[in-house]
Amino acid sequence: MEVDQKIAQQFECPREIRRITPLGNGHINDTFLVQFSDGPDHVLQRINHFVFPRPEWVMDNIVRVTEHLQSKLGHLPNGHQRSLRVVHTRQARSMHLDEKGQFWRMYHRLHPMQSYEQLQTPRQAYFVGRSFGEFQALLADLPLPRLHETIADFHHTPRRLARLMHVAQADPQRRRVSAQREIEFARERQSRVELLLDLQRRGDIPERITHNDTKLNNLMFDEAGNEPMCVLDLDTVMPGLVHYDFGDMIRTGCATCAEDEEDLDLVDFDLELFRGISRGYLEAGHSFLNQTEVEQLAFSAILMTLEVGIRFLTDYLEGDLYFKVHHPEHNLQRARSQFQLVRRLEAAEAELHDLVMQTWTNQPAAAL
Ligand code: GN1
Ligand code: MG
Repeated sequence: MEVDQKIAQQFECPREIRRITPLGNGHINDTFLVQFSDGPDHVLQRINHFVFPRPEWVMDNIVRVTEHLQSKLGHLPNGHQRSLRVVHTRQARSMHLDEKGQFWRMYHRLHPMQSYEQLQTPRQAYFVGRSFGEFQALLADLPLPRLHETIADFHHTPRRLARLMHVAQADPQRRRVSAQREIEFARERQSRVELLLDLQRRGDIPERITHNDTKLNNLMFDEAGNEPMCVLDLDTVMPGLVHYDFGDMIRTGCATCAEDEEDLDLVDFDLELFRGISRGYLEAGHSFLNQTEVEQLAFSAILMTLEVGIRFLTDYLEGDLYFKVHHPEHNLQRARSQFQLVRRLEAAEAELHDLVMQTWTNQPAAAL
């Protein structure tokens, strides 16, 4: 996709654009690196308007969240690199609406950093858990009002499942025959998808501010890949349960293969990486997590993996409207792989639960 230079020129950034090139590999927005001859690089993003029906809500949240993070992290060494920083337009707006009706935003570019598609060591895993745990802790005192829900019911697994069944019934693309087993797999898990919401309704687990998309590659490490530096992809930072973050960290951080692995024999998770993430997360969360929240962490890994599998499968049946795909079966392949990971996690559920509870009990409170 070509980007008109005029778009970048709307923002408070250097003026002489050298080139604009695609950046990153998210499934939703389009990201570009903008290089200037008269100043530092910036990052330009087109907000996916289909996925985020209210882009102004997304930007409202992001401005508040990044300013709050900077107020706490800005004074640290490399403080400016520890959260995203929004670049406003020359009209002092947080985004630009172009003549085609597309929404654009700009960020200062971070120093060279790297992210992982798969983790190698328990030390890295520990940092992943700690970083997203600290992220929640840092936002716990964000002043009111409540953040916007940028996507309604984003992690409402029961509604996600109901929607899958609805789309499967309608079968608009005539793809259901190829996905029958996967549809059944999801249906068989109906009884488990209400659990967290029930606990929330009873007041046993509280709403917090969560990231909601803690995919491993949304955490940037320093250039050498040793120390975590910055959490990216703040579009879905909004009210949520801590489980949404923990579960997705485990799904993406402990997997032994890619999210869309075709060979299901290769799909598994690594127990040492699970231990590392849990240790880091519980250390950062010691100051705010309650006992019931901790008791559901192992389960949340299963639930979040199931949920994203349901979403991939629904999108496959609908004709790939939501996630970017590289071939026609891509969403089905992703769903299969995620459901296989669900099977693996289910088989180890008791062990994972014990491991979390032991880590929690043995954990000294950590200073952030
Ligand atoms: C999307 O934007 P990205 O690639 O980090 C999606 C997540 C899914 C993930 C699956 C807004 O994340 O919810 O878990 O793909 N983001 C949105 O890879 O739907
Ligand atoms: Mg995202």
